[in-house]
Amino acid sequence: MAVLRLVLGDQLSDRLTALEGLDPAADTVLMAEVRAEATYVRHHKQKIALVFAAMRNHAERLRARGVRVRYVAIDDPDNSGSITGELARALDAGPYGRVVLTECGEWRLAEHLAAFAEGAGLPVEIREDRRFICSHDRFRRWASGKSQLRMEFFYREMRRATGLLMDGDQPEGGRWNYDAENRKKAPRGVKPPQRLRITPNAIAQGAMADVACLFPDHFGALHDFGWPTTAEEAETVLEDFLANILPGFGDWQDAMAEDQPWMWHGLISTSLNLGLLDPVDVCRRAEAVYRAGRAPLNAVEGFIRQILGWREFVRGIYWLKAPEYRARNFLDADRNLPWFYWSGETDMACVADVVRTTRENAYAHHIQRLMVTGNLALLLGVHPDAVDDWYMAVYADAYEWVEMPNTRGMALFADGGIVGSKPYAASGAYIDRMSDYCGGCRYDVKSKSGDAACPFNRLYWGFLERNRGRLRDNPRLAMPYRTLDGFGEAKRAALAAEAEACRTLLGATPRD
Ligand code: FAD
Ligand code: DLZ
Ligand code: SF4
Repeated sequence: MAVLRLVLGDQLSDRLTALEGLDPAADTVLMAEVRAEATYVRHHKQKIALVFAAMRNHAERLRARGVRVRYVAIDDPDNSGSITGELARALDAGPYGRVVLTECGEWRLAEHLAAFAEGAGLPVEIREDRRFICSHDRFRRWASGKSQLRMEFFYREMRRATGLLMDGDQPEGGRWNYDAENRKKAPRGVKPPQRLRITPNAIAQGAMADVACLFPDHFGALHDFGWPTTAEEAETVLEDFLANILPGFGDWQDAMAEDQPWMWHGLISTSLNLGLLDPVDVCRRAEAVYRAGRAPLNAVEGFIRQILGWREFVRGIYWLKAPEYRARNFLDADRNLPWFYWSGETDMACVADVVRTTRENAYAHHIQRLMVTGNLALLLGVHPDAVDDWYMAVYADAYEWVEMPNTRGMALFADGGIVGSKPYAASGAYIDRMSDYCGGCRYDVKSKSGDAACPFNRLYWGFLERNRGRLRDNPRLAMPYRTLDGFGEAKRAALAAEAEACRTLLGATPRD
């Protein structure tokens, strides 16, 4: 009997398990643009346009292969507004013998789909998502019995398992990790290479117009939309990166510069997360560039580590620890997110630049996310729910399985040390070292107290003092705590008061 096959907006891969065994003569693929997915956080307009455009392009691709697609557009008057509602409507229009889908990427929707499966009245088969390099089973086996889960050791195992950058059973070049060579500061006035952005095709333009009309009050601008919305466009961006940008990826991986949103980064997370690119294929092609002598090992190893290591690791952690991971707040952070995270209206030059480019592009690179907006939210003690909502809303590549371990784990240490071994708390000196932001800032990065001092400096020691009970025994923080202890009680109290004044000044008010 005919099978109804669900394809979600981030499942746009030819080799999706939900499509395995598809009979074009009998089966129907269901794709639905729904308000519930577009509004459970107020996603950046570019993210919604990207997902809708990529879904529409993918539906055309399937149809061109003779597949029957039931496509429900966002403005369809009968649209029920949710994925499960659209599954129910499709079944009513049946008849179908069963429903097949691929597990989804967020706990929230997974719960809805499980409830639907329970009451559907026909078999619902939920298949594994095999578009990742490490299966749930493999990750569980790796994690089992370990008191600490560290990305570095997981990554080594994945290198061995895939043979990527291996020389027999040894790492290529004799070392697993070349991170120490990937921390160069970009010289002042640096001009990163010109980037290839995609001109929206007709379908993407239609999606952009729909989003402008239907989601006018969501965050972000649409006019600079340049994301790939087909597998072919994603391929073009990847090719350009591998040929022209990858050689500099390592050296400048941690560097930031004003008005330079892309630096030497890949701009491929949107395509990987939608399914337009395949992660292992991307890694193998990056390795081939190295083997052909066209990019140095520190660049290629660094790039592969992000995908084979970090991307797979955070996904493994999310599914190993969910759903309780979503409620973790190890540091008891309890403040509101300052309004300038949305408006960009702040005198902090680094934050203003990141929020502005985030609004224009639905993108910021890793160090901006971690060490500018993430670090500030950590130092301010913003509640992880508010920070998660912001990161989920503002980036075009945001899906909870990857966003949450990065935000709650890596940036906020709200998981108490599952993703990272210590909080990435840093004063303004770090931002000054890795960027050209501070030169043009109203605040003084060399100054530690008072209204003219860099807020990162004003907040840093107070953060450590506030969290003494939770962080004092962390061996990786032994040195800063020794320094803090050496200040004596009166100075420590003054530093705590300084940080408190700064939290108030920046609008990180207590949550109700
Ligand atoms: P590149 O720097 O070129 O890296 C290549 C690829 O490696 C990326 O496309 C991505 O797939 C992968 N990668 C790199 N770092 C990470 C990482 N820490 N975790 C997982 N994959 C990684 N990434 C998302 O895809 N979605 C998110 O919602 C997201 N939220 C984040 C929130 C915070 C607080 C932080 C610190 C990081 C977050 N990241 C997220 C990771 C990273 O910032 C983005 O993957 C990266 O900026 C995407 O740009 P790119 O393709 O140019 O990456
Ligand atoms: C992100 C997103 C958006 C904005 N809209 C849709 C949609 O209308 N229909 C759909 O099938 N998927 C959408 N998505 C992606 C889903 O939110 C995503 O599949 C789940 O969050 C699981 O990762
Ligand atoms: Fe950011 Fe402080 Fe530098 Fe200003 S002085 S750009 S706030 S780090």
